[in-house]
Amino acid sequence: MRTYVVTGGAGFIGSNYIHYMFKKYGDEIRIINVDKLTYAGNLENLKDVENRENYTFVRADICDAEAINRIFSENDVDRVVHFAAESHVDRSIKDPGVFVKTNVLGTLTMLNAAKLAWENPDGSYKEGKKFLHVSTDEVYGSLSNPEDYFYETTPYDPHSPYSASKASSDFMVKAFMDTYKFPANITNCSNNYGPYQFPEKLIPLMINNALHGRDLPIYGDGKNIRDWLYVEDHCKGIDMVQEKGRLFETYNIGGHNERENIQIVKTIIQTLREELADDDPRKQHVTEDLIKYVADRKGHDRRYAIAPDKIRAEVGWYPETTFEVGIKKTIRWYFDHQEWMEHVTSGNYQKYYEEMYADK
Ligand code: NAD
Ligand code: TDX
Repeated sequence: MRTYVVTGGAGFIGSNYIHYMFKKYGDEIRIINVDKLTYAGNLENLKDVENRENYTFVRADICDAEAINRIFSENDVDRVVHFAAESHVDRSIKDPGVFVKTNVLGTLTMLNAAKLAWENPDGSYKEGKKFLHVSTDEVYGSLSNPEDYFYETTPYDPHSPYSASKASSDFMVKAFMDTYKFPANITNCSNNYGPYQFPEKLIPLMINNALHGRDLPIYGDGKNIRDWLYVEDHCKGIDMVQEKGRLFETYNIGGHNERENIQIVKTIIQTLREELADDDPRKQHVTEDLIKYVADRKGHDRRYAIAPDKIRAEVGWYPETTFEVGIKKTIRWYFDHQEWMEHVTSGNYQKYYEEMYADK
């Protein structure tokens, strides 16, 4: 039975990945979810797997070398899938320090621990061990020419403290591959959306605000472009890269699904209106009147767009969920899980929201 260490498994993509993997492999695999449970980590995301015998949760900080080494010495770990990170650009602009700590130093701690556990005395590695580092398209910077795309060969040009920290972590993984022949892959993915996303990110924030009749804050002119990928497609891509990709390679994962932010917000309003029953009082306020243009994000990247040619050619992955289908599924999920939204938007998050948007 193959054993996975999944870091950041209580977050948005990590929890979707754990669901995906149990759905795909059932009892053939074992997953150890290592998560510090920051504001973004929520064990409610994993309620339906928590009693499985082949699932274990370990609360640990990826910067804590002793705790991480212990996990490797107590378990024969075959795969690491490393999601844990500080992930929100706006937070990184307010407080870059924790991004460097978790994203750079935490990644180094994971690499050191896996290397220590997997390396043979002659410098080779135990059979079949693999590390996958989950990264972002934001490391490539911003595209200005509409015909350009991010390829694996595009030079790194990060702008925000978040993307700079992810770029540094990618370089550290690359250094381990180049220097120690450490068995790893890097994936750089575009913007994900779907169930369990923390409502500080554009899509769940807009769904939640619209349902409550609150303003929908659009940064700048609303014409920044992101390349949206349904989260389950990303999870499938990660698994396919780890099983079918060439070791030491980077694979870009994205959907050719570019949309301006304002288009996304208008689609959300329109879809919500279709979903709400005519006698639902919320239908009165879920309108485009809620849209409010606010001060732009500092250093706001204009356009991201992935060319997923390499992963398609080498691994056979392609995005299966169109935005039209994915956004409907996503909105329906938030509709059906309003208690989940209430839990994550209470307490600390509320305080954060007020601080973040007070000056906008
Ligand atoms: P998220 O913020 O929803 O979840 C992050 C998880 O990591 C949380 O469960 C949190 O508790 C945990 N964590 C944070 N610091 C930790 C620490 N020091 N030790 C242990 N656990 C810690 O993030 P996400 O959106 O699920 O992103 C997951 C990964 O995917 C990140 O590496 C991110 O850079 C990358 N990524 C995200 C997107 C996206 O659109 N969300 C796109 C491309 C790549
Ligand atoms: O209130 C808002 N208003 C707004 O106009 C928010 C929260 C965002 N935006 C804009 C900023 C971006 O152009 O929407 C776009 C998407 O913003 P986010 O959801 O914050 O995502 P982004 O900054 O693109 O980064 C995301 O995708 C890449 C994830 O948060 C990263 O972790 C991932 O690496």
